[in-house]
Amino acid sequence: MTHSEQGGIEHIMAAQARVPIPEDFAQQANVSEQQYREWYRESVESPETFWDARAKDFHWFKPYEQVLDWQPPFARWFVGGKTNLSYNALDRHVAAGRGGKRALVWEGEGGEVREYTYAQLLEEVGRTAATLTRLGVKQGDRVTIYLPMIPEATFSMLACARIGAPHSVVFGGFAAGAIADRMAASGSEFVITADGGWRKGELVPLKSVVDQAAQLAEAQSQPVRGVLVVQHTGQDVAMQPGRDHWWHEARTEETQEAAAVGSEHPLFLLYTSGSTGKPKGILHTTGGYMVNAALTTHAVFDLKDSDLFWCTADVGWITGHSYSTYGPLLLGQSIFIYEGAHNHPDWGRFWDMIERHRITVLYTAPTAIRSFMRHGDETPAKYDLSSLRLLGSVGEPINPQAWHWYHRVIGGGRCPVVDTWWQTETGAIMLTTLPGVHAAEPGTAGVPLFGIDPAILNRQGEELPADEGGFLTIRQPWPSMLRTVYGDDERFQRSYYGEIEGVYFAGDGARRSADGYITVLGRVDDVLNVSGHRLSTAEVESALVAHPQVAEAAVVGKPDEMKGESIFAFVLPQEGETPDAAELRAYVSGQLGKVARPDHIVVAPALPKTRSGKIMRRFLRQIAAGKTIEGDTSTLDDPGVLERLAKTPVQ
Ligand code: 6R9
Repeated sequence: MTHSEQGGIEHIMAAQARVPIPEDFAQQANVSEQQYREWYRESVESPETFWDARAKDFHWFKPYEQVLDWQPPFARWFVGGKTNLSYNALDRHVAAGRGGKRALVWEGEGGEVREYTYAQLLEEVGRTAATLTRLGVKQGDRVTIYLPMIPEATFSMLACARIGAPHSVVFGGFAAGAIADRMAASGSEFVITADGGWRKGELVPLKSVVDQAAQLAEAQSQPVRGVLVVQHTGQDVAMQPGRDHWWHEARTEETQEAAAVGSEHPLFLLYTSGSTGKPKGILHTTGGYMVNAALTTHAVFDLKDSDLFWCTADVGWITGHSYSTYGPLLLGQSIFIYEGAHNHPDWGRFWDMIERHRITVLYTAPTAIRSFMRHGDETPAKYDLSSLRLLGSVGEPINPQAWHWYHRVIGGGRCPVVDTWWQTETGAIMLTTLPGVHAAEPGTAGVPLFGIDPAILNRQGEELPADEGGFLTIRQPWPSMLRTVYGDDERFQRSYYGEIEGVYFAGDGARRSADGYITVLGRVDDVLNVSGHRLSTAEVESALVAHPQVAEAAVVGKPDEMKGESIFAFVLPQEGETPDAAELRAYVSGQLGKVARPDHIVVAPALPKTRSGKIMRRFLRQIAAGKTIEGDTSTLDDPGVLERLAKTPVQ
């Protein structure tokens, strides 16, 4: 065979690096190779026919008249249809005689276990919906959820969906200021929270944080009418009469039916970091999100009645929406959720739960995998992980070393590993390998899922040849795509459809191999990915600049073996001040939450700026990474700054 027949030596090498799918897995997979091929072709050639067929699996109170109405960049899916996501995730299964099937298994950090069948979950959600209604929540009202990973989080999300009151879940690690900003931005008057949560054996305050947030929200003219409080830890909290209600006291006996809402009725808002300014309220609506959350769960996680699926993501993130909650429940399958730290009481906690609950499919983040890997093979080896049959990764690129460790040590070499690329904005998985179809290439997400039409483009919008890095874009609309940035169509258009003419621009760089595998190279904008959490450099900078001793700040990511990226802050003090690094960390923590705390701080004599005053983060990234400065420094106002900066101690 000649060199060219083989498609080039790199291609052979890449193909060899791929890990074939296990034959026995392929035999039983929900999606076969032939089905992927046929469905994929149909989904991009005649999307309306394809999605119409998928939507037929669900209950519609009123059938839709049109599958897609695409007025770029605004899409409406299943137009004219009425449905309800909570109905489709609960009532539909119970009505089909599957009420006795296990829906949810929860374990608390202290070891307490609670289980709910579909019939029980329906009852809980129906009662929660009635309770919220009694407190004054109406269709269309935004409800803020600030809860730990407890069953009430699941009940609350589904209850909001049942009423048609879009939820806005705020991750429990965010501080009061972040909650208040999100409440004000979304005009949310109601909050569901708990007295507190558990983390590494310690009590985490939640209700007291909500109290502060409510004050801050009111200072931004955002009234707070009702706070529903789950009694979870039993810690002392202050209750404000008239506003605050204990969940167990307010809970009604009666249940509430699912409201028939329009297919484009807002299902939830989820605030995420963009490259500038305040977090964006990503808006997802009902019908399209429902259909694609379910389809991707079915295809990627291969769920069957015998499975117990554990997606370790907190409901504060999109993964916790689509795969810890909605996707698997829409399929009528069983989910496992856990409240607590992954290393409490020790590094065996995950494996112990997998053994005890016989979890079959595990979906987690590279940052967690790397931290387990660092603690050695001996810990997982002590547990029986033979129930596992499929593993998934999400949140950031997974380095091949961690991929192989996950595959070998956790998956016993027998489980396929899927590396799923997607975003808060995309609502559902976009790129992956399917476990019964595609060989996996460690470090490379894989191929597009149904209806996803990716292209690797340059700035001018020209498609790049194979293996060349460029901007990851999506050409056609897909059902679970964000509909807008809440209250700001202009920002939606500018951020996602303004960068490159006519296509959705994800903010990531990527390259595609000759045979179609896409490797995501990471963000090309000022968005940091710290342990799989999205943060914008601008957000951390504004928090630092708010400190009275700080005049200016520039934040960059520093490659980090464990976290993917760590936060590196260059801080220019106010004249005559010497800010203390520990205090600055605590200050940012207090403003934004622990996730945003800078790992490294340099109190800088000056910042490298162009003559027009723009901070050159490119050079700061090199300094942070401990590299020698490369590139043209002549545009700098004072090139000597770089040398002085490199010599300044890192705190
Ligand atoms: C689902 C989720 C989105 C950003 C995304 C990208 C990074 C996520 C990835 C990945 C490489 C993967 N990302 N999964 N990068 N390979 N498998 O994480 O949503 O929090 O919005 O983050 O995360 O940079 O743009 P979100």
